[in-house]
Amino acid sequence: MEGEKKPMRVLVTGGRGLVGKAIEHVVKQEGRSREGEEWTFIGSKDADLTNWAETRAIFEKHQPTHVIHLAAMVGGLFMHLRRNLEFWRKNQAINDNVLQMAHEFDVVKVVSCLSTCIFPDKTTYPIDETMIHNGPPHESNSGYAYAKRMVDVYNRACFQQYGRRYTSVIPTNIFGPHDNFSIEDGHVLPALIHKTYKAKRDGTALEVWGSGRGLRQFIFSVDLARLCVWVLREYDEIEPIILSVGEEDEMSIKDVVDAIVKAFDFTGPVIYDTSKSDGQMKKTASNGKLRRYLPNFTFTPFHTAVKETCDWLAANYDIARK
Ligand code: NAP
Ligand code: GFB
Repeated sequence: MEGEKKPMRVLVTGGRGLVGKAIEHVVKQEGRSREGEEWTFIGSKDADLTNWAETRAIFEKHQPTHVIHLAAMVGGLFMHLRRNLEFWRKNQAINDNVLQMAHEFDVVKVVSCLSTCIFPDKTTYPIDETMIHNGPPHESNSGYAYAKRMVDVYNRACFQQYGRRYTSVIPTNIFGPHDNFSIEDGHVLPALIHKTYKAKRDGTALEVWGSGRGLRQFIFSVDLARLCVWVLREYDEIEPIILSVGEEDEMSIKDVVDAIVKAFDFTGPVIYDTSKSDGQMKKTASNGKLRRYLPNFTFTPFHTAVKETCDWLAANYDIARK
């Protein structure tokens, strides 16, 4: 086997969600899988990863050499405000089970997913990878944020004690086909796409929650997928890496509304319900570290990605998560 390429068996947890489907598209449709690689995409029907025995069984079955760990209880601001404790309990259970099982099954590399919403709320800008633990996260999603931060704690301790080189990526707000378009539980972009689709269909007003002054950076799921495959193959640090468009691409929620209205050619009234929370007003993240590795990576233009996502929902309305 000397010099021969060892087979790579990649297990993608959360493989049937927004990011998992994008990675499957990139690996299968864009031919980014390589000779001797096996990719397996699992969802909660294959194993409830909050359950230790089911987690062990799925590792026993697939014997992965690499893991992209996406599985999580995920949702937008308003779902967090309602179910903060559940976000902590479920995600810390999933993360500990998957990471511990990876170590016990001698997985060479795990790439886990954190989020830019886990950074300290009181901070200087732009935020970078060194700042994760420098203070409490925004209270709107503290349960989720602490569960995600523990992944970084696990990775560093597992390197220290066993020499494992497990790492994590820190995406900003993600959107794209196969998103969760739930109006109550979804993130802002898919929720507003769903609302605009219905407002146009029913001739009603589009209701935006909050003032629209919140600032966000958005990454198209397919762009993130390409970056996740690169991280799996080429990125060798234990320290996390932010995967986001640049600070200069930060936009207001109102800008997002305007882009969706344009994509659907919606001409009805747009109402801002300022009785609803804005959540974090900003969480501007630097993609300087990513740019040092990949100075020429090109992100899909925002309006193009929004249009593609709106068209996907319109064409798949019956089967979409909503
Ligand atoms: P998603 O579409 O909700 O996918 C999450 C996946 O996790 C789902 O496919 C779900 O499986 C699976 N899952 C949930 N609970 C599970 C359990 N107990 N056992 C096994 N699988 C379980 O979310 P996503 O947006 O793709 O998120 C992927 C990763 O990116 C997550 O770690 C998330 O925290 C992170 N992230 C997301 C965003 C964003 O804006 N979306 C931003 C930053 C970071 P089923 O569908 O089969 O039930
Ligand atoms: O994506 P989102 O729900 O969560 O965005 P975060 C919330 C922002 O969008 C707030 C505004 O400023 C809301 O006032 N907004 C306007 C809406 N209309 C709507 C709407 O119809 N639905 C929603 N959901 N928001 C998330 C974290 O924070 O960041 C997640 O909660 C995840 O865990 C994600 O990490 C990346 O961007 O505030």
